[in-house]
Amino acid sequence: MPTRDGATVEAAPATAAEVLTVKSYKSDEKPVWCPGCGDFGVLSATAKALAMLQLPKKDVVAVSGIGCSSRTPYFMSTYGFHGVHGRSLPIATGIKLANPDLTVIVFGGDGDLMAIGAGHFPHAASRNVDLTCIMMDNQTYGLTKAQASPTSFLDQKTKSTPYGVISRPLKPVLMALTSGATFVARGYSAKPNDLAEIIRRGIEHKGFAFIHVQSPCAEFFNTYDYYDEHVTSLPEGWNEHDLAAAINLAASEEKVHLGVFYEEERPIYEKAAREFEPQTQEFVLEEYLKRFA
Ligand SMILES: Cc1ncc(C[n+]2csc(CCOP(=O)(O)OP(=O)(O)O)c2C)c(N)n1
Ligand code: SF4
Repeated sequence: MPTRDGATVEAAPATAAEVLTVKSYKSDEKPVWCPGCGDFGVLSATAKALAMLQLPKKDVVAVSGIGCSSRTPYFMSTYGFHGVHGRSLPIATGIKLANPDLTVIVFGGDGDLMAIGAGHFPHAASRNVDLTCIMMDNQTYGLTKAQASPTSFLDQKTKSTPYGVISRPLKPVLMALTSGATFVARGYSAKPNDLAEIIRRGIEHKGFAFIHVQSPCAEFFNTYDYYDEHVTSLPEGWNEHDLAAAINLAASEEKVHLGVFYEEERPIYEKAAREFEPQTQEFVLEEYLKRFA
């Protein structure tokens, strides 16, 4: 290797493959979240899951919509796409279809995925696009300073419901199960090691993996005491392949169960779509436009 003064020096021997640590997957950008925000736990758990899998950073894309939780891609050193409110799933689907080799992880809040983005949710699940969708549920719109969200509790007093919420909260785990998601789980941001294991499994799963995370908003709706008291494990001997049992539990649970509710193998969308490739014809715009002449 020539140096600036023209002398030649021996090239350094190639080093062993870099071992990626939890820190490797976090960017130098300091999270702007409030102290105590549950989203810190989700970021750490995700970085831990990626470190367990040793996925090259260039092969991972974090996609989000808008919200405090949707800022997550900034704090990761992988590729990222901070989209528009409610549109993370269509963006992620496009990325995955264009390059199925990428690991695509979607981050969003209960507002982003269950309100403005709710129309996309069942379709991403039923298509079984190979995405990992992590919903950080704090039962409020944190970024816009605490309006009610689709998962807010009955009677919850918020800026937009000063007398209390009067609609029943949506059940994201139940929605994912009945929409056809092939991996459905729940974690808690205050249990980041368990959450990391769930995220690792979600990433490894081939198909649409939905991970519902209770991730409290320390600033506007602090539910740590509530969840510390209400979270519990899935029943002993839980069968992760029994859809009816998973639906029954998700519909009726009084406690907040953590773990993998359900997993099944089903053909994935991006693979099935590529099977049409031999039948596709070259698209010539000028020829196509002649139809309308
Ligand atoms: C089209 C559009 N409508 C509304 C907004 C305002 N807005 C920004 S974030 C947000 C909700 C965020 O709540 P959530 O997704 O639960 O995320 P959190 O901030 O709680 O993490 C809303 C309504 C917007 N940015 N764009
Ligand atoms: S407002 Fe709530 S959700 Fe947003 S960063 Fe602060 S604690 Fe987290």
